[in-house]
Amino acid sequence: MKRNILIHPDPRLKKVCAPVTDLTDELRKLADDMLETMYDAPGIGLAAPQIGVLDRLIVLDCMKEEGDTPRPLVMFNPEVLSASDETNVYEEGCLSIPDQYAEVTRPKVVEVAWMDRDGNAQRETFDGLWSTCVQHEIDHLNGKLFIDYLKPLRRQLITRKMQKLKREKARL
Ligand code: K1U
Ligand code: ZN
Repeated sequence: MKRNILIHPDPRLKKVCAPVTDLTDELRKLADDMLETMYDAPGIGLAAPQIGVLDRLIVLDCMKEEGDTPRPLVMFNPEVLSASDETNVYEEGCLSIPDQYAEVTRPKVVEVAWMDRDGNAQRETFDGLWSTCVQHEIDHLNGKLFIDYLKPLRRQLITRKMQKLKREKARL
C-alpha cells in the first residue's frame, strides 16, 4: 500500500526516531509499503518519519539507471560504524522537500550496520550515491534534513517555498 509522504515543515520530520526492538509482521509490511512508496515517487530512498512513523527504519535502492537490476535494501536500526575523512559533494533532493536541490558535502565512504527484513545483522561499506543516500536517510531518523546543512538564509527560503506549496495543496 502506497503511503502519503509528509512535506517539510512538519514536526514529525524533526523528531529523533525510536529503535526497533521487536521485528513484527506489521513492521515488515511497513517496510514493503515504504519500498512501494519510494519506487512510485520515484525516489532512491525513504525514511519512516517521512510517512509519519517515528521508528528507525529506512529503505533504499540506488540502482536508478534504466536497465539496472533493482537492489531494494530494508534497514532497521541503521548505524554508521565508520566514515572516511575523504568527502564527496552531491546535489541532493528530498521527497519531503519537492523540487529543491542543493549540494551537500558528506563522508565519501561509510560502513553501516543494520538489521535486515529477516532479523539478520548486516554490515556493508557504501561509496558513491549509495553512501550519500544511506547518510541522508539516517539523518532523517535523527530529525535532520539536507537543508540543515545549508546557510540559514537559503534554508529559510526553501522552507517558505514549502509552506506556500502546502497552503496551495490544502486549498485543492
Ligand atoms: O529521503 C528522501 O527524501 C529520498 C531522496 C533520497 C536522496 C536523493 C539524493 C541524494 C540523497 C538522498 C530521493 O530519492 S529524492 C529523488 C531522487 O533523488 C531520484 C528520483 C528518481 C530517480 C533518481 C533520483
Ligand atoms: Zn529526504
